[in-house]
Order: sequence, then structure tokens, then C-alpha cells
Amino acid sequence: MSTDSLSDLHVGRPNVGDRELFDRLVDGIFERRWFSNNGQLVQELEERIEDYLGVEHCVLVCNATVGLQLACEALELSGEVILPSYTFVASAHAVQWQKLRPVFVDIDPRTHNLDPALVEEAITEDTAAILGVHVWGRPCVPEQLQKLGEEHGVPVMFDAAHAFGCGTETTMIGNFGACEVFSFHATKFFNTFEGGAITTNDDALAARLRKMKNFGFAGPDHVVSLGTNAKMSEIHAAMGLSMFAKLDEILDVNRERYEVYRRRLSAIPGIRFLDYDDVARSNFQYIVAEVTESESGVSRDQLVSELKDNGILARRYFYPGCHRMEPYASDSNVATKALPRTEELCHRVFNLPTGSGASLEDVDRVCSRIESLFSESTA
Ligand code: T4K
Repeated sequence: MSTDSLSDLHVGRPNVGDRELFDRLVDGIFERRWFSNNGQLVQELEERIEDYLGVEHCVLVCNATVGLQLACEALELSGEVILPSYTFVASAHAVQWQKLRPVFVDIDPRTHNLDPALVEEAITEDTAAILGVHVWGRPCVPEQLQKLGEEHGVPVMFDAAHAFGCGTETTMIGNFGACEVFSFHATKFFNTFEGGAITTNDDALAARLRKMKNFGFAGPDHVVSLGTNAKMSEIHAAMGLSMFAKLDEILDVNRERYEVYRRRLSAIPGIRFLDYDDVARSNFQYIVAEVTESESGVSRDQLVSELKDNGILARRYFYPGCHRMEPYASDSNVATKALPRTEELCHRVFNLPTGSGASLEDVDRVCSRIESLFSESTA
């Protein structure tokens, strides 16, 4: 990585927890010489997360991608899994890695989340599960997807990679479906450098997941199922515990930047700023907007390129859509599916830097650059 790229403004600059606490926790790891495999800090972090989400079980894992694979394995899925194409490619890869067949379904362009009516149309006798994704931490109408699953006898699970700290009026994300999978990657609201968690209110599923993440061991020399190595180490858990100490602060920082972006960008014709007004509880981790070129005279790609020339690395998540990436693009079944809303959105959306890695001055600079680009184009 060049020094230039370090001085650029990134989407995904990590939030940092309580450094003193982290250092103290790391000292303890060395004193105990217990580095991994259900260590003290992993157990503490699991309890903290269970309390915070109000969920029965939190099973910490090494990352969300492997967490999703583990969840598919533990649910003994076989056949097709319905999911959006408008998601990070890890959602689809986890399904495909398990030799399940992804069935991509279009989205509601207002929320960027799966359209439940289209999900229902896609259910067949080969459907093994529905995988809802809470894109940008916006709950993907989990109650509706759960109801569909119940009516059709299909398990429902959620990719909650973006949604730690988010919730509906009544329930924190983490409590829906058979299970939910969070990402604690460096770029997330709550991070453990790399990491993730599977949460569930199903005792038997949690017990299965705990064995599976440790090679299937039920006790010393006693392997009872297929398993893998999906364990979280103690140093990662230390980071998580130090993040908890700063969670409210980070949320305030995110909300403050979101409000500035919203005020400034919503005023620009040709930009639709994606607000979180309809989300009961949000972590405000993603600053998302759409460009309508016919109104603004500027395309999304021109905007992203112009910002890049000014050291602002806006992202085009999730361009070009999973169905346009390999191996899905070459799969004739996938390629023939029409996903017009996903296609359109993929050409309009951009994400902007936020979090404690972007100061209010940085946010002001980003907004001013966008304002002047758009005013030049309409002058
Ligand atoms: N499901 C969904 C819906 C997801 O969005 C994701 C991951 C997953 C599942 C899988 O979760 P994990 O298996 O990762 O736990 C990034 C992240 O790598 C990925 O975790 C995330 N979603 C996705 C939305 O974004 P990239 O390819 O854009 O990451 P990268 O490494 O280019 O970093 C993004 C920006 O952040 C860069 O401009 C640099 C900056 N950065 C990154 C790191 C790692 C930093 O400033 N510091 C850092 O330490 O995918």
C-alpha cells in the first residue's frame, strides 16, 4: 500500500475501540497463554453480544463468509437458496461453496433490499432456504420473509454482515430466522479486525454450530460431525471487547456525519440520498446515494472518478451485482434471470467515507467537491 493511498479518504477506514482496554486485554492473553479455541475473551464477548442483542446464543467465528457456510452446513441445506444479487459477493460465494445453487431475486429499489413478492414467486420444490440480506443495515423486512418461509416450509436465514446494532421497532437484528450472521470485518461498524458471529435462539442449532466451528469435536478425541476451523482467536475477541467500550461514541460519530451528508447531498438535484428514516434502529455505517444522470448530467462513474482524482475513494458497492460476477455470470441459468432493478441500481449507487476515520472537515470537503461537480454540469 502506498503512502498516497493511506492519505486518501477511504470508505471503510476502521473504527477503533478503547486502546487502553485492548492493551490490558492483550497482556492477559499472554499471561494466560491461551490464544484460541474458546478462550476467556471469546466467551466474554459472546456473552456481551448475547446481552446486547437479547439473543440466546452468539457463536463467534473467524469471519462472516465462513459463518454463512457453517450456517448452511448446520441447517443441512441441499438445493437452491434464494438471495439478492444486490449484495457483497460473499453472500453468493458462501452458498455456492456449499454446493448449493444461488437463485438471485430482484430488489425493492426504494430500500435496496429483497422484494418479498419476488421471493415468493421464486420459491419452488427445490428451494432449500431463503437468505435475506440486511443491506446497509436496513432490516430486509425479516418478519415478512419469516412468514413466507413458514408458509412454504422453507428455512430462512439472514446475512446480517452490515447490521450489528440495527433493529426493527421491536427486535434487534440477530434474533430473526433460523440464524443470522454478522461480519466483524475491519470495515464494519463493530470490528474485531476480522471476525463474525452467528446468532440464534435455537439451542440445538447453536450446539451444532459450536462443534462444527471446531472440526466437529464434542470433547477430547470425540468427533461427532463434519467440521472446519472457524474459531475466533483471543486477540480478535480483545478487539471486540474494546469496541464495546466505545460503541455509543462510534454511533454518535456515524450519526453526526450522516446528518451532514444528508443535509448537503439531499439538496442536490439528480442525487437521491438513502436515509434511514424508516429504520427504527440504525448504525449509520453506510453513506449511500444514487445518481440520476438524466437529471444531473453527471454519471455515477464520472462522479467516482472525479472524487478519486481528489483523493476521495468513493465505492460502487455492489457493482456489477453478483449475477454479473463469476462463476454466476457464466452459469446459463443465472445469466438468463432478469434483474432489471438490480442492474439499474448497480449503475447509480455510490458510498462515501464516514466513521471515525473521516473528520467533519473531510465530510465537508467531500460534499463541497460533489456540489461543485454537479453545479458545473448544470451551469
Ligand atoms: N455479506 C455481506 C453483505 C458483506 O458485505 C460482507 C463483507 C460479507 C457477507 C462477508 O463478511 P466477511 O467475511 O468479510 O466478514 C469490503 C470488506 O472486505 C467486506 O468485509 C465487506 N463485506 C465489503 C462490503 O467491503 P472490499 O473488497 O471493498 O474491502 P477492502 O479490503 O478493499 O477495504 C475497503 C476499504 O477500506 C479500502 O478502501 C481500504 C479501507 N480499509 C480496509 C481495511 C481492511 C482500511 O482503511 N483499513 C483496513 O484495515 O470488501
